[in-house]
Amino acid sequence: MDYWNTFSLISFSDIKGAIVKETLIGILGAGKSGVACSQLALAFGYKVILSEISKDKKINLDSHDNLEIERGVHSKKLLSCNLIVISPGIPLTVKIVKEAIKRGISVIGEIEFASWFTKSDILAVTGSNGKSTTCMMLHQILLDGGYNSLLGGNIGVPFSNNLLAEMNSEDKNTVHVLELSSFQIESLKKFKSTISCILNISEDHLDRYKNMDLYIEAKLKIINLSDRVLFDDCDEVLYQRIKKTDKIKEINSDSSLFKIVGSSIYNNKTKQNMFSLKDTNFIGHHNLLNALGACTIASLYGVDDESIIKTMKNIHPLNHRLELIADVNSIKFYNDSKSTNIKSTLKALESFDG
Ligand code: UMA
Ligand code: ADP
Repeated sequence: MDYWNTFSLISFSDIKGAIVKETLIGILGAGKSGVACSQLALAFGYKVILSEISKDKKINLDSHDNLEIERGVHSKKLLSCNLIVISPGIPLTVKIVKEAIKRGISVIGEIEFASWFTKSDILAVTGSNGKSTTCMMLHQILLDGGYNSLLGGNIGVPFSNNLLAEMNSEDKNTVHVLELSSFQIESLKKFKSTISCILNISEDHLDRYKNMDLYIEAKLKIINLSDRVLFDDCDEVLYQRIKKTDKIKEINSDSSLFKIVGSSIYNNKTKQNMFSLKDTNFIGHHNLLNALGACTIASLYGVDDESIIKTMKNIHPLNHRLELIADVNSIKFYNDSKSTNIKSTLKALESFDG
């Protein structure tokens, strides 16, 4: 991804105010991210060209004086934009993106763009597996702990949508919980999270990345974009690739806030068992790791143990993740269709002793 080093980003402070009106933003892809990003850019007064490769994609966007939509092509018009924002599903290798970068036009992703406008902290979770579950746990812990938590990113709600919600809210206690995929991290530049957690890394998305190294590189890029980084050093890839520092800490050891003892989450400082897996509605050791990530971020962010424990005992798994859907003649049927790579299926199978 050498060409990322070649672009010089116009920072938000350079382009705000009067200059905003003169700034033309090209947004590539009219899926969830592109549509939400267009709404955010229009709300700030930018001119937008939303460019969608599919001719007959239904685009849920009201017409606006500052909005032009092009379909069926990413035209040369985009090369007259001051900034191009890509959707996560669009790789950096598409022709128009390469051409834009060659001409010195800044190209960033939707997450980067939205991050320029937030006044709130960002807590980010990435990894090959367990991101959505961990984010959901963290989000619920924060809500129960009194925060106005907004959950977004790869989980299905574009960050730009939550930015629009933040703009329209008086709540001073807002915090963003962001699930980040490698596709989304790749196109970050000046993004800053208060705390990021990398859960694990195993083979995934090798249709987009030429090799595993490039995939790992995309994930680990989050380290330099975070004030504080948590990771599971029991994960083989993370253990080999990440060096612990004052800023970068492991989540499951004697020196971390919590650790897993048997099937429980244990507080190293108070020497108390917080909760055991059987006290929750989750199954599988992998969900203890997800809980460890969520509890550690929440605790560092200021939520007390009692509140964390109460939430963790109450919440339920997300749909399609080891979800018990039927019990017929004592045969249990689980839906794990969100398991989209080999490692996650193995972890799911390991969750059963029968
Ligand atoms: N398109 C173009 N030009 C191209 C290629 C595609 O215009 O060269 C268009 C497509 O025709 C389509 C649009 O781009 O209309 C799709 O963009 P997108 O694939 O980025 O989809 P979004 O709807 O914006 O959803 C994205 C994430 N999708 C991907 O990363 C593939 C969603 O993650 C995410 O929830 C959403 O933003 C909100 O942040 C989904 C996902 O599958 C769930 N993620 C992968 C995963 O979890 O494994 C990474
Ligand atoms: P992601 O958002 O990263 O795809 P999810 O929380 O949606 O992760 O979980 C998807 C599937 O991955 C689950 O159904 C389960 O099979 C598996 N899984 C969940 N957490 C982990 C984990 N920490 N390690 C390995 N596999 C996991």
